[in-house]
This record gives sequence, C-alpha cells and structure tokens, in this order.
Amino acid sequence: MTDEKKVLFSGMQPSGYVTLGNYLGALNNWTTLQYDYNSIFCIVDMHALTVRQDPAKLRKAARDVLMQYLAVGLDPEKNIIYFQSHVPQHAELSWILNCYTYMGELNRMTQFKEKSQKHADNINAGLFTYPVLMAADILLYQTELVPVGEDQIQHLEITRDIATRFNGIYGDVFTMPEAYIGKTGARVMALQDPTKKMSKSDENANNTIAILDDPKQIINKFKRAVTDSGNEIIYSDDKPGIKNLLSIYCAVTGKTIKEAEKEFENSGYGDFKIAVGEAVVAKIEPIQKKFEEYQKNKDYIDEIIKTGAEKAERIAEKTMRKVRRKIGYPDKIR
Ligand code: ATP
Ligand code: LTN
Repeated sequence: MTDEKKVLFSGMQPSGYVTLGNYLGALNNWTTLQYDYNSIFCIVDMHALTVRQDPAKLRKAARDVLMQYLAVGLDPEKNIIYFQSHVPQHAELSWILNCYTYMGELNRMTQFKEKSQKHADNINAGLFTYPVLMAADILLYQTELVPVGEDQIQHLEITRDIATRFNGIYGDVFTMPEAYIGKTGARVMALQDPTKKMSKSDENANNTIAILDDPKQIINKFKRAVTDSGNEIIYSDDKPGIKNLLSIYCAVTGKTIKEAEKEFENSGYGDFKIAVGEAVVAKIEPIQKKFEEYQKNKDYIDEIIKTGAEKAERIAEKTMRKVRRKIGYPDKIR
C-alpha cells in the first residue's frame, strides 16, 4: 500500500448469495473507487454469526463471496481482500468499543429492530452489538471512506459517534470515516415487495436476483416482478415496482431515468420487465464466467486468503498497539 492515498474500507456478510442489491449498492462502486484509495475489502463472517448459520454453508459462502469480489473486478494485487475472522484484532477492538457505546445508541438502530423482528427466536447480544463490531472494522484501519448502500448510513453515524467519544477521551486515535453512497442503485428493492429492500437472507428467492443466478432464472424473476396499477413506465413514488425496475435498468445500463422513460414510452409492463432482465443478464454474465474460472483455481484463491489476512493484520495491529496503550492495559512482557 502506498502512503499518500486515503484508506477505503468496506465489507459484506457471507450470509447467502450476493444479490443485485449488494452489487449495485456496494460492489460496483468498490470497483470504480479501488484505484484511488488504499482499499481494504473484508468478508465479514463474524457479523454473519448474528443470525444462525449452517457451518458448512457459511464456510462455502465466505469463499464464494471472496471469489465474487474478484469476479466483479476487485484487484487482489492493489487491494487487501480478507476474512474478518482471520484478523483477531476485530474482536479485540470490538470488545473495547463496547465499553464506549451506550445501550440507548444501539437501541435506536433500525437494522437491529428489523432483524430482531425477523429472528424473534434468536435476538442475541451479537445482533445488538453488531454496529460496534462494524465500527471496529472501520476504525482499525484508520479508514476515511466507507462505500455502502443506503441502509448502512445509520451504522456509519454510530461509528463516527464512537470514534468522536474515544478520541475525545484519549486524543486522536481514530481517523473519522465518512460514508460514500453511490448515485444509482443505493437501495434496490425486493422484486415481490418493492417497499422492502432486496436482501441476501430473504427466504423468498423470487424477491432477489443473485449475481450467480442462471440467466433464464433471472429473466423469469423479472417477468414475475410485482408492478403497479396503471400502464405507464414512469419514475414515481406512487409506483414503487416500476420505480425499482427503472432504477435497476439505469444502474446496469448507465442510462438516465429520463432516457429510460423515453425508451419505454410506448412499451407495456411485460416487455419492459423482459428488457430489464436482459440488461441485468448482459451486465452479470461476464462476472459469472470469471467466477467459474476462479472456482477452478483453488491455489490462487488460497494465496489471496493468506496474504490478505497477513496484510490486514499488520495494519490492524498497529492501531491496536496504540489503543491498548491509551486505555491503560498493562504492557505485555516479551
Ligand atoms: P443480509 O440479508 O444478510 O442482511 P444484505 O443483503 O443486506 O445481507 P450485507 O452483507 O448486509 O447485505 O450488505 C453488503 C453491502 O450491500 C452493504 O454495503 C449494503 O448497504 C449493501 N446492500 C445490501 N442490500 C442492498 C440493497 N437492497 N440495495 C443497495 N445496497 C444494498
Ligand atoms: N453491516 C454491513 C457489513 C459491514 C460493513 C463493515 C460495511 C460490516 N462491517 C464495515 C462497511 C464497513 C452491512 O452491509 N450490513
């Protein structure tokens, strides 16, 4: 890593198949920003534990997410790509920051409220302190920019609050991070219910497009997508279904909403939905081809996993040495 560039950090949970929402809201922006920053891309497997996971599936999903990072174009030579669980400093800083975070702050988190409703039988303490672990991820690397989808803005705010509090007590230990939200695709909605966000862990596969879905399946899911009453293809809050499809179309083609509205002026919903499906397939087919290549290349992937963890740990440990000293842990005798 070169010193002049600022640090960018982001992550994704291996909690299922990477969706079109993850791609448009996060990954796609990462690929454009990667060369302007010292970028660190994490697979946040520790966060995934906040919801019960099948061990074999989690292990596979984590590797698959890493290969999807590569398939969309993240460059492992330029960036650090690694698994969160391979760098124990995340857990260590997370504990410390827990002691600088208030219950009231965590109680306000909408993701906690949503996830506790969804997993009412498993409202564990990790789900509650999830944002503290996320703050640790970001602050460990002295991050300046965090490219995420819109749903993560609140988590970035609490990260900044924790950093401000900590720095207020101990001096400038942490760099103040900022969220980066892309212009398009920041909030892709579920295809069967365009009032809620598309989510990796949704049980209804018709709600989500996985970037590894079979192209035929993708077109079918778009054909079945819920639309609104009326027949006009216009971008409007009263038409959440059409609005979502138009946003997706523009995000994958690079066209503006105005251009897309004009293009589909005389089309019916049926043809429009197929056109959106085809545009999405065109964008993700090359990614699928690359993913297949990586799947065949175990040694190459293993090497990335190994060096990623080593590089990340070196940076994280530098911050931790400072933190341990500042908070008053006794010196280790070596
Ligand atoms: P889960 O369903 O397990 O909560 P998720 O699909 O919400 O997972 P995360 O791993 O939590 O995905 O998020 C990874 C990145 O993708 C984050 O930057 C997040 O903001 C972004 N993201 C997730 N869903 C969407 C969406 N529907 N639209 C845009 N961005 C999204
Ligand atoms: N909570 C994030 C995933 C995440 C993350 C991070 C994103 C964990 N740690 C650090 C950016 C920076 C989510 O997308 N649900």
